[in-house]
Amino acid sequence: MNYNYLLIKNIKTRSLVLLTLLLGFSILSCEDERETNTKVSLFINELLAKNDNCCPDELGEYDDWFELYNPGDKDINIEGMYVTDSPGNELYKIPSSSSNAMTIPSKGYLVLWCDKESEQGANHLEMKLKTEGEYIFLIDTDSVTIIDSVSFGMQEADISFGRSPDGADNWELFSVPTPGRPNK
Ligand SMILES: [Ca+2]
Ligand SMILES: [Ca+2]
Repeated sequence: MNYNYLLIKNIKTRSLVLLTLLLGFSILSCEDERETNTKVSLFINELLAKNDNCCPDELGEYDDWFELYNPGDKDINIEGMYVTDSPGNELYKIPSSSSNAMTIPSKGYLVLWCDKESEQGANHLEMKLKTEGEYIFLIDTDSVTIIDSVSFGMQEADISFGRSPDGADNWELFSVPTPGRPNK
């Protein structure tokens, strides 16, 4: 066999392998970039800061709560994200859960109880909502990126404050709160 032919063939094969690797790498790089540049889309969708008789938690306790809504096409797990009433204050890290209880399905909802009773489950936060109003921030796992925030004024008992419709900029008072269900 011709030595030159073998050499050329070898170079061609190597070039092809190199090109494939480069292409693959650049595609992976694009994927990585897209992952890091895409902000998680979740809404603080509804809240009840004074729960007298509205809706009890799993233990029958009438605690404050707020609801998250996932408008996207993918399920989102919120373990490791943070909540706070001010990014300058201490951030509360949402703990891990043994089940998939902290995963919000696509177009789904998750109620987070603000009862300072984290021993009752990962969906029970070490914070309360002030009846006279305050802020809520949901912050990504990097502890910096604000996913969503809301400010609310003085609240009345058993009347929730929420986006209408789900995920909209418009906020309304609801005499019939809908924790874990569409706002209406
Ligand atoms: Ca509770
Ligand atoms: Ca709702």
